[in-house]
Amino acid sequence: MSKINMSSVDFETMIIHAGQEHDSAYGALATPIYQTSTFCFDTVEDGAAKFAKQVPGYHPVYSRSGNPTTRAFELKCACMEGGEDAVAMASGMGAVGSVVLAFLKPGDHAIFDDSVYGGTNFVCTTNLPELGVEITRVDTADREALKAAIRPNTRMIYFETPNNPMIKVTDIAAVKAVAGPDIRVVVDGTFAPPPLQYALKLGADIVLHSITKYINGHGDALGGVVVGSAADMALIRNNCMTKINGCPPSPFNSYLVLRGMKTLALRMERHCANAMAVAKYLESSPYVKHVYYPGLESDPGHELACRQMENGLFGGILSFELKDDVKGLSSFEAGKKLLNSLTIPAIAVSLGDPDTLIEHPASMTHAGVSPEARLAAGITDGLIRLSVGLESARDLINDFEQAFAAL
Ligand code: LCS
Repeated sequence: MSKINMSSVDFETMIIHAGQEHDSAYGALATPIYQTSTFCFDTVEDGAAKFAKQVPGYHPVYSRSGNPTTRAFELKCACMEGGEDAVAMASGMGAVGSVVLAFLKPGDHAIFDDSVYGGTNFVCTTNLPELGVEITRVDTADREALKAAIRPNTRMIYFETPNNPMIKVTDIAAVKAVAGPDIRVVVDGTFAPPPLQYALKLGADIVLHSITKYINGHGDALGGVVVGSAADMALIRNNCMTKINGCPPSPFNSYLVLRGMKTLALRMERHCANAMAVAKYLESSPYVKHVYYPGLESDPGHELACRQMENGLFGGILSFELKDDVKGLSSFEAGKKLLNSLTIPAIAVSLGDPDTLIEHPASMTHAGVSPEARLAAGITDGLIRLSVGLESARDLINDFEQAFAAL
């Protein structure tokens, strides 16, 4: 057991040590990979007591409901977010699905932001209505619209901040003030994990992440996590994650996430500094119509981001649109040419990897969103999303220079 008082140390110290217990068998420093589906009992009585949770300490019985490697990952996430407990999942969508299934029943009403990741968009436009849940889509950053959308049967307000792919910032404390104590505020913080933003401290009831992105940070494992009160986490784990979804991460992936999280603070600093440099460069480019990045003073979310996001860190993802009529090309055609000419960014979905990734939301991550809903949320056909990696910012900017020249 670590001797460190996690609440009295800085993020950089906590993120390395939290959740890490020296292995009871041999004292291994790195958390071992408990690659096992089941756990043995000494006797029938011992098994029954462990199933009934009557034995003090952590006693996993089967890896779908609990595994020591995954538990270390959960405890690190709970400590990182300042939540009472956390539940790890096999993917971010496992987290989204488990949260909505845990708290929404037929006849309930939920409010979802008008722009969320394409997979989450499918959940709220198709899956939940099929289960008898009423859904309203609003711009959750618009307080009056949000207030007007609330009904007597509203049980949840769900949004991402910054959101995918518009990088729009929503005021978490203001949403909770509108929601009151009885409506659960669920924040998808994938684009801004700690130490950038602490959703629970700002008033959210539940924060979730696609671990696949910054928290694992190496582009080599899918994962998800949900953090909140012990009671909410018990419901999510026992009723949804291990039952209808059955989606725990593999112990090996939990180990990769634990490994990745040790450098989260360092990586985020570099992602954010690189994104700021590239955002400023793109904003000054004669080929670019608009850059969406809350770190830019020109961004409508800048003032809020300065209050809500910590340490001057605004995230590593930006979106931009090229001007129409660059060398006679439409914004969409010029964008395609640009992507094909860049040499460092990989044309790929996902984000938060060490490698810079570039994608076209209208035909990739948000292709499943109707064209009308895309336009209403600002996702034009010319929009390009860039997840700025850990390469040299100068190399990335030089690469854009040559790709613009090739248009
Ligand atoms: N939440 C957000 C904000 C996301 O961006 C994603 C995936 C998810 C949840 C789901 O997480 P997953 O199951 O993939 O771990 N976003 C992706 C994206 O923008 N490109 O590829 C995946």
